[in-house]
Amino acid sequence: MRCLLVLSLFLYTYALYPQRNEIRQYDSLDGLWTFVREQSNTNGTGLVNQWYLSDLSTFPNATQIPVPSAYNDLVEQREWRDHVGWVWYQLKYTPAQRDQGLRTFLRFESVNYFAMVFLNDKNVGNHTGGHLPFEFEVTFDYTKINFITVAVNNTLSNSTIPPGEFQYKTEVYTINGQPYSVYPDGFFEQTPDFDFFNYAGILRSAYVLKLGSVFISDVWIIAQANGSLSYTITLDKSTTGLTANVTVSSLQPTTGTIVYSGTGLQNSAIVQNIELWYPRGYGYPSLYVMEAKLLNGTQVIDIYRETFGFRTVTWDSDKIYINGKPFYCHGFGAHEDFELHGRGYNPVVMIKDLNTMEWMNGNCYRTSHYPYSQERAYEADRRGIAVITETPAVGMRLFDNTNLALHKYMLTEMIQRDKNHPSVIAWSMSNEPQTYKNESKAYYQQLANVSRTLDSTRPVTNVLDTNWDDDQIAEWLDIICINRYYGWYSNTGYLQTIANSYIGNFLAWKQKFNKPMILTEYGAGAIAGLTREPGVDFTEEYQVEVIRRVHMALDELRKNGTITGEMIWNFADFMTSQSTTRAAGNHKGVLTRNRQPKMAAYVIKDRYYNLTVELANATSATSTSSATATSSGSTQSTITSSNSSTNPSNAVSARNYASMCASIILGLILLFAMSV
Ligand code: GCB
Repeated sequence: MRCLLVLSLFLYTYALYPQRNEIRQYDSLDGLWTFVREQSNTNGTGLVNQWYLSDLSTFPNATQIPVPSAYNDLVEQREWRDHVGWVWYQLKYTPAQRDQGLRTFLRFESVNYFAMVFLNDKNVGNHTGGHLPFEFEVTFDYTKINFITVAVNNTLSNSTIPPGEFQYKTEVYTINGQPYSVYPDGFFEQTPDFDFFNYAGILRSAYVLKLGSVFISDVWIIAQANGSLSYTITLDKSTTGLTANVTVSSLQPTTGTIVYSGTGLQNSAIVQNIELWYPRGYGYPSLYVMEAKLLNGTQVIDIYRETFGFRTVTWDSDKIYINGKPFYCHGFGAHEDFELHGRGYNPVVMIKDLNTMEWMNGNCYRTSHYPYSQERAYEADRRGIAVITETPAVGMRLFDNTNLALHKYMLTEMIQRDKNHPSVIAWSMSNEPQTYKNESKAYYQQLANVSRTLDSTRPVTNVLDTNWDDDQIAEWLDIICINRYYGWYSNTGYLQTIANSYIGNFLAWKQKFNKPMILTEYGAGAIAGLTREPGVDFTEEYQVEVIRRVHMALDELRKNGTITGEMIWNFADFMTSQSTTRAAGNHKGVLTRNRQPKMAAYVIKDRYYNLTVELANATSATSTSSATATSSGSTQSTITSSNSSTNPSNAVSARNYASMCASIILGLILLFAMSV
């Protein structure tokens, strides 16, 4: 396994999100694939026996599994759900004769964790890491049915990211002179070093891309609030004599107005009269589309259209600013997790999640603890939801060169994929690494350098659970993100200690590092429907009480400029592996796993409503271009009160400043009412 990982390590594929247009075509490979599960933890039975040469549907244990989806929860067998090792997917694909002459690629948006891709008898490439896309060029046989086979291995170890413990266990008693073994032969334990279920398989969509002999392999756009625009178009191979015609048009709200046209694979300009992209509550998330036409003489040989926004993220020692306006993020830590398909992409769940985030008046989320689907990033752009995008590195504890190389690779893949999304306001290198260890210092310095070298327009952060007095890496960060669970993992039941614990801790960090800070996780577990007065842990009342106490601290820290954001953990309940501290998963969600609100959801909704009103009020005095934009009637900039039926005027457009003022007054009345 290990040599395979190394082999696949440095194969960067700077792949653009699949697009169909006048030139580009693709076939979706989503649907039912033949599926064969090996025994757990084999030495690669399928590889040794070259299963990719066989029609897997003839195997006695073959079944069908949908793509995209995790396979774990689709069968009522413990061995399936908890499988560790190889599984095999296979699809019969007949290429269209008319596509002969095109270059073809197999593309996968996400396969967790290690993927070996075969076309017929050939291993066309391997990929390491569960949540970022990859593609390999392939040559189909146009005279027959082709077999696309993907072998997937989900085993976690010291050198996977994220890591896990893999341990064989033996315990033998001698009874009456005879050995008596506790564990069956070959027994092992696989324990992830993270708190979510290690859903495996082909988790996001798969495609056959059909492209020309030379094509656009990357478009990198940097567009700032002052109208400066620069772009670089990369071709899949260096070719002389080609050029590009590039236009930029507004996408919303005045669709189609061309604001820039130029030529060349690389160019820059100052674009006049642009509308800026703002997160919800601060203005309108105006988007533009860059159309790049690759030309060979007068012949158009490729077209790619990329959506982006003009906006600038800056930061000082206290705050993040978007287009010069101080930005306070109030949102969610979350998971891509749902019943049945696990971490598999599902547009229904994605849209419900984003709608529910908006219903609770959130303006941001973190892609805890891995990059989410790119479809979600495009939706966040459109809705004006700010995102801290995180690599799949959670629970890092070993800071050696092997992990560093893989970590850099994943960070690079992530930035490559998401660089053009205006919604992405920061890159998070990882969640809760053991950065009290000395060796983490040089490791993270190098990672932060990779991030800044690739993208100097966004701050670098890392989510820490260390202490201000032992952390080794905070000095490399632009923003310090901190997770804390006072009142839950410590001082459980002692509500009166919560607010001061947060305030003291954050002030100590601030005093030492003097950087902007975000509380990226806080919360308490609650089993939906379990209620008790007074609350005890795991009741809905206790969750609400903890959250309210944290909010008291956050209000003080926000007002004295110590923090620049807060995110509740978690948006919704989610599945984890089994442990005595988890009851069929983690219940810190303010929503249940099927996205129904607990009591806490209404507390968050009210708080985020009040914050939206307060922050809009604070920034409207300094607002510039956003104040003059006109509404397209979309829902992006709408905030709702928790009781909009009795209080209809609480639904306001963030760009309609007349009704905004009315809402500010209402908000203040609400705040006053809540405080008496
Ligand atoms: C954390 C982790 C998150 C866990 C959470 C918890 O600090 O970042 O992955 O799920 O705590 O609920 O314990």
